[in-house]
Amino acid sequence: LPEYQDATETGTRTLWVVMVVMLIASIIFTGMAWNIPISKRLYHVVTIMITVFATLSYFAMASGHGIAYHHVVVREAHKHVPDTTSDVYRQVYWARYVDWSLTTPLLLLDLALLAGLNGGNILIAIVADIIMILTGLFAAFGAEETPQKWGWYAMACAAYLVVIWQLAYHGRAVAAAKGGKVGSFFAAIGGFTLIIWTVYPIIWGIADGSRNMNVDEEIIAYAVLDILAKPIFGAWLLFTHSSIPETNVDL
Ligand code: RET
Repeated sequence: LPEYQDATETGTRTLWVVMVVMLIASIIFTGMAWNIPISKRLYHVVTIMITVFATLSYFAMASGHGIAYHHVVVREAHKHVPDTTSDVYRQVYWARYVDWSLTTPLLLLDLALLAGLNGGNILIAIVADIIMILTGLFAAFGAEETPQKWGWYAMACAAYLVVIWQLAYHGRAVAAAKGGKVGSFFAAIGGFTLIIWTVYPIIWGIADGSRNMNVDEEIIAYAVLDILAKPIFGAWLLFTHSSIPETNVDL
């Protein structure tokens, strides 16, 4: 008989809570945009899109959509019976990758605008980021314990290094050149982003890669990261932006 690894009520409740957090953040950010001229709303528009996409993907996952069952064979469970394997299917939340493929480029756009990065560097960062998410999706659905699965993961990590290079090296340099508070604010919020983002591939490696985390634990880990990376990041960016006029963009 096949075994299914599903979220329990704990996981499902966590998904609903995050959906509500993302919705509330979207409403608050919209309220903040309301009171300023349209020409000064670019960061607000980008940041609201991020939390709106997250609201939609969390609604999908909480209500049981955007999830597939991935075949995972666990030989260890039947060690005492030679030549038998049990069929195990584990939930993979593919809605996350749809969310990330749209929201991580927007998060990078927020940071790139703040730094004042030029068009070429912005495009490289965003395309590398999309490659990172899509190769991560292939890794998530790669046949279990195959070299390709970790091969896709390695390609995603390489793409992630390109993203870091564009933002941490080129982004930091142009932000510092703007002078004043922009350089130090970019260093702070960029450093925060670097730490949070780097935990994602670690969680992935433990949960989706080596299967050492159950579905509920995976949901909780990503929930904490997603709240830090989207609503907390967004609130920090928008509130600070309103107090540093040099962060304005003419776009
Ligand atoms: C994957 C797995 C493959 C290797 C790497 C990954 C990186 C993912 C990142 C995700 C960031 C998500 C954010 C979501 C916002 O809510 C795809 C997990 C490198 C960096 C910021």
